[in-house]
Amino acid sequence: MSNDEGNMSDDPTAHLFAALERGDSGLAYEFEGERLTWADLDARARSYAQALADAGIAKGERVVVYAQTCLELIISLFGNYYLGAVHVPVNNRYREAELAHILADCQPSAIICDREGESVMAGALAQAGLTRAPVRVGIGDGAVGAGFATLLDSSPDQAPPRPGARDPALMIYTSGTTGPSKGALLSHAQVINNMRALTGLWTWSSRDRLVLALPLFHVHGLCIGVHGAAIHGMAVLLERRFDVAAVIERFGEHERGRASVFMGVPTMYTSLVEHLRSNPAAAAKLACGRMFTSGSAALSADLWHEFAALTGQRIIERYGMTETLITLSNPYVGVRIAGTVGQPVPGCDAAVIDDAGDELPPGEPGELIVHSNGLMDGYWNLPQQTAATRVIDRDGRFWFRTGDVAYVGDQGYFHIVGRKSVDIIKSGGFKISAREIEEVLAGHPIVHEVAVVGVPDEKWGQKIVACVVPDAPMAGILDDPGQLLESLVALHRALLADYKQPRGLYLCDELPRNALGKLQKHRLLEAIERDGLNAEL
Ligand code: MLC
Ligand code: AMP
Repeated sequence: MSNDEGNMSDDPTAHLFAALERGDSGLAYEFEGERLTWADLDARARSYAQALADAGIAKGERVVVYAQTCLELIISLFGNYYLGAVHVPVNNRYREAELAHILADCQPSAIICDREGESVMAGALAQAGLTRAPVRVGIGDGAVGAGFATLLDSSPDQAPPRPGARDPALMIYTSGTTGPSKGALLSHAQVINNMRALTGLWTWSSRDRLVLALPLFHVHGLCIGVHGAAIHGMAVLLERRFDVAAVIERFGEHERGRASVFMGVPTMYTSLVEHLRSNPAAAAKLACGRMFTSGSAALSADLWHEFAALTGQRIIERYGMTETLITLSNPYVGVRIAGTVGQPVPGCDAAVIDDAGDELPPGEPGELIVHSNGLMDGYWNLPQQTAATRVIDRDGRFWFRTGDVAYVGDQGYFHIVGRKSVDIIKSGGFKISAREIEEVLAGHPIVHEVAVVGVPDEKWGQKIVACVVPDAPMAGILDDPGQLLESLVALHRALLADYKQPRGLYLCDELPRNALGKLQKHRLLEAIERDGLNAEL
């Protein structure tokens, strides 16, 4: 029986903490040979909470976590919840400036960082100018601060209270079209209610086992993966990073210990399919799974059909956003339609509107707006930007403007067509701001003007291309665009995360603009399709 089938109070947190509080002896996490039961996880999370409370961290304060996937990330999440602190997971690929912005913005009271992240963290702290020195906790030998393992020696005097349902749980940083990333503040009720609705629709239960190879700093891996699994007391087979062979090895004949559920971004399915084409034995292993889901970017109908032909698995595609959590999904029981993101998840609603804000009939594309039981409280310290995302209907309900273009198709299933703004790129399931990359590349001495676009790509969804108007004198550079691309990449690598790096270069004499001088990126995309790229990685 899954936790949410039992007799449970109306407090949503009771569902999230059920397996922990009961001290279940079943497997909670398996990671690189180490196994934690729910009882182990609970004891460690409580010790962690006690140790941080003893160090002076109070309810509502932010704890930044910057590390590769490991069990300590899971312990710190539940520990922060017991403490009443806000868990702020940060992409461990971020470089100094990206991290410094987050530190300065959220002013954390504590920082958990692994050894691999130390040097970037040191540089970011030097830039951030925090008003109060944060408590430092290090994961792994030689990391700065108290060793994470020593936190687990504390023994709490009494059981810590569960956090309040309306208390903030997570602050997840996400890119916008302009300016630096913003912290989306989500309460416990928002996360738990949305995840209960979604995973209920997907029929998750304690009998399932989830292979979790997604990063733990985004909604996909963290909210659906970690919270969804805890709600159902479902074991998680955690991977440090996505690896095709490792994922396949988790599946197989229905014996104890095998995985039943996999969640991935479309790029992961492309990699799996490339491998499965020549490996029928691997396909047979995945055929034993119960459920494969996809989200964070568009999954092509061709890929859906090929995966189904190879494994017999009909991927459940769903749609979401950091700010709203998961609002649309194909069902587990019922019709799944390839190339669609299904219908509203229970507790959510969706509509397509035109520029005047009027709802459009089925078949007509427009902006997707969603109503969600997981709608964030707002962006941290940005009330105006929060207000700009909202529409209030006649019944006083809040709707969120997603910026995605969609239409309603057959049987009321939603199709995502693209984004309203070309300045947001999705590559490998990561959201990337074109402006942020343009600002960095503009600092290259040979760049007179630059525009960054996302070019459609079968594997990555979109591939980042820098369109550059070179500064005079151009001689020499134009003869070797590959070298120019490499030097742009070198500049980029020092300042921004690797997945934001340009993979292609398009040289032009000027950037296309309309009569008012507004940049027309769609014309650049047409030109690239027509002329091809000058250099590619
Ligand atoms: C990496 N490479 C890329 C690339 N990223 N090439 C083109 N475009 C990109 N974006 C190249 C590298 O240079 C390298 O090349 C090779 O691919 C492998 O790099 P890697 O970094 O090792 O890749 P890998 O670890 O396999 O990463 C791929 C991935 C990762 C799909 C596992 O991108 C990932 O974890 N994505 C998930 C993001 C996510 O969780 N999004 C959720 C957001 S929440 P070479 O030549 O060196 O081999 C959200 C809401 C919702 O969106 O609805 O879920
Ligand atoms: P993020 O801000 O990283 O949470 O990304 C949210 C964005 O991911 C959405 O606004 C969409 O553009 C995109 N997205 C998520 N799921 C899907 C999907 N199934 N199909 C297409 N786009 C998706």
